[in-house]
Amino acid sequence: MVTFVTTNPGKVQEAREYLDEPVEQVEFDYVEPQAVDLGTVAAYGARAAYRRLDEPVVVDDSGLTIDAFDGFPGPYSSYVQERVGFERVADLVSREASQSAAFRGVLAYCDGEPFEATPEPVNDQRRGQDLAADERASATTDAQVDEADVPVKLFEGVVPGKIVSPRGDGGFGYDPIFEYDGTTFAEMDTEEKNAISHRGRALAKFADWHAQTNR
Ligand code: ITT
Ligand code: NA
Repeated sequence: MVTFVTTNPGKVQEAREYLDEPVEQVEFDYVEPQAVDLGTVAAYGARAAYRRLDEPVVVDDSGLTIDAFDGFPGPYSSYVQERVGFERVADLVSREASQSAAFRGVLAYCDGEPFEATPEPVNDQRRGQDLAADERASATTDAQVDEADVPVKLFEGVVPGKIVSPRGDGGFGYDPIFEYDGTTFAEMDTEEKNAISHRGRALAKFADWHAQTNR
């Protein structure tokens, strides 16, 4: 069983679709540290949730980075989605020279115990060729984070794409305006999105590790 601590049911649906074991959602809205990087925010959340629940937890911190805006909204993705909305984001990006963007996400696992230093599992079948470089870059940041008292294990995923006018009604958040290989994430079903997405990639790494370590 995996306890996924999040207020976002879309994240849970994707984890349920991907993982073989049951996924329980616990809504615990801890105060996120502002800015910094996804791994730091996710690790902070996992520690806070572990302390609160006293059981193994998974937390996801993710966001959309738009190249023309130097990575914005990034850590502000949820806030911008709420206040501005994906339609207006798409409209702004359409006026820029580049429509390139990426989704990035980190899953953080914490069960209060330290981690063995093991090589990161590599998931070759799920890797699109154009994603290999991104994945290699992200693999180096998948690491035990133990600068604080409670160790946290991180699993990162990245998917490059393009911002387009909204299409499709599946998924959540920015899915209608994020196109990968001609199809928006909102035009895909959960399984199709998981096979490509930042979260699917992070879930793949987590599932491999979870199966190997039995934790
Ligand atoms: P929790 O923190 O409670 O898990 P949240 O939705 O606030 O839920 P984040 O702080 O990680 O999650 O914010 C991530 C935002 O980035 C999310 O609200 C979406 O707007 C966007 N996002 C992340 N992953 C996405 C995806 O797969 N599809 C579309 N938008 C996504
Ligand atoms: Na959040």
